[in-house]
Amino acid sequence: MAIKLFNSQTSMFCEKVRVVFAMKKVPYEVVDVRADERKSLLEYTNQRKVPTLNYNGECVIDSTVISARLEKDHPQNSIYPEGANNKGLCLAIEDWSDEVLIHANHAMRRADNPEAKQKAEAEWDSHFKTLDQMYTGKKFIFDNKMTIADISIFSELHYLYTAVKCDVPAQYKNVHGFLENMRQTLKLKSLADSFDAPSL
Ligand SMILES: N[C@@H](CCC(=O)N[C@@H](CS)C(=O)NCC(=O)O)C(=O)O
Repeated sequence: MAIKLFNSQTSMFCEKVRVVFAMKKVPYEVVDVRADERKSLLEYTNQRKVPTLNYNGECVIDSTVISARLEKDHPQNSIYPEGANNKGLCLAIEDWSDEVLIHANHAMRRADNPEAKQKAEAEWDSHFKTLDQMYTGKKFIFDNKMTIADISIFSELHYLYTAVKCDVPAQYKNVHGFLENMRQTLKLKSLADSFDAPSL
């Protein structure tokens, strides 16, 4: 049985999962949902969201669930930090990134008048402050180990400065430092590149 990832190259949640696959060095096939306007995804799952996985015949939906499932079956190169306390914190930050930063991205993307733009910028500004504090004096949230919390945050920031076309302000030096650490760890030539490598 093969593993098939229903993927959209520009989706931040798909990028998150592609990084996990690469960390685990698990081979998979890609089904580009944009090629048939999600027809094959709808036929398979009766819903439209990506990432969706056909995992050796089992349907697994949602980047957090997919990542946890890959970790369970392929524990090498763990996506979580050591220890139960840190794992709980890591999962909470993953969820914050997936649910809160995505909201800020959508708000910025949909802002079609100066007032909405100002509000969206203020929302991101408050998150940049939080992130800049999180990454003070640290390579990753759990020191030198890149975890799913960093991967989720990176995917949202990547979407912000590529698809939404909104740069991270220069004053957030720790956020810029984190992005550079991610670029090096993911072996990206440029921070504009979409992560696509089969292994890390
Ligand atoms: N919580 C989900 C979010 C997935 C999601 O929102 N995917 C978007 C692409 S970034 C999507 O497929 N949207 C299409 C739709 O809702 O019709 C996850 O972590 O996988």
